[in-house]
Amino acid sequence: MLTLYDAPRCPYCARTRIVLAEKSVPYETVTIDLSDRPDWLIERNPPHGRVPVLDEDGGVLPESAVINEYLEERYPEPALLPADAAARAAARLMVFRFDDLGAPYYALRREEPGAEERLDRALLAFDRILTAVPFLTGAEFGLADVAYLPWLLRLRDLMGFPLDGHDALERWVATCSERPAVAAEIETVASLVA
Ligand SMILES: N[C@@H](CCC(=O)N[C@@H](CS)C(=O)NCC(=O)O)C(=O)O
Repeated sequence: MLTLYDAPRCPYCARTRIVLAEKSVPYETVTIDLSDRPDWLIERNPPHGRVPVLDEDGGVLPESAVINEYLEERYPEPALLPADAAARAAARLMVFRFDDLGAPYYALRREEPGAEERLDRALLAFDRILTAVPFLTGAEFGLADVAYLPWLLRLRDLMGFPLDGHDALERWVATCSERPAVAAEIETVASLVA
């Protein structure tokens, strides 16, 4: 049995929630209070007790990108990476470069000067990519899209940061939002503001 140590507001956890839902994998959830992490979590994922952690019969796996690759191998259908090796590498490169969005996003959260402009430039870069291809994973939705969507949903729905003006990016968010796994995450984000 799989158990996810999870927190609704955590976008890294959202990556794994989306993949589990896409693949219809049954799992249990242990919700972690991020402001009061239990000692057992710190012991299982030292030194900070970060989430997400996937627990499979007592064996623990941290790091959302690694968890998602594991789930992709363990539950190959439906595939969330392209069949072609070069396209798979391109999708993995996109996940690897998450800081292109993560760095300005967290700078904005920390209210650093110039963060909005940095974020706008990052969104413009994603908009350009999505003008050329329908998904960050390539021709089909997959792990690279999952790697970024949780932050964009939080930017738009929690932080009130406008995505408009980035037409391809907005179209991509809208297309991805039609997927039940992403729609469920949008509901989770809405529950954080309610
Ligand atoms: N690289 C990790 C980052 C996970 C992460 O930073 N999770 C946050 C919650 S959203 C956390 O637990 N932070 C606690 C800390 O960094 O001390 C991943 O991809 O899973």
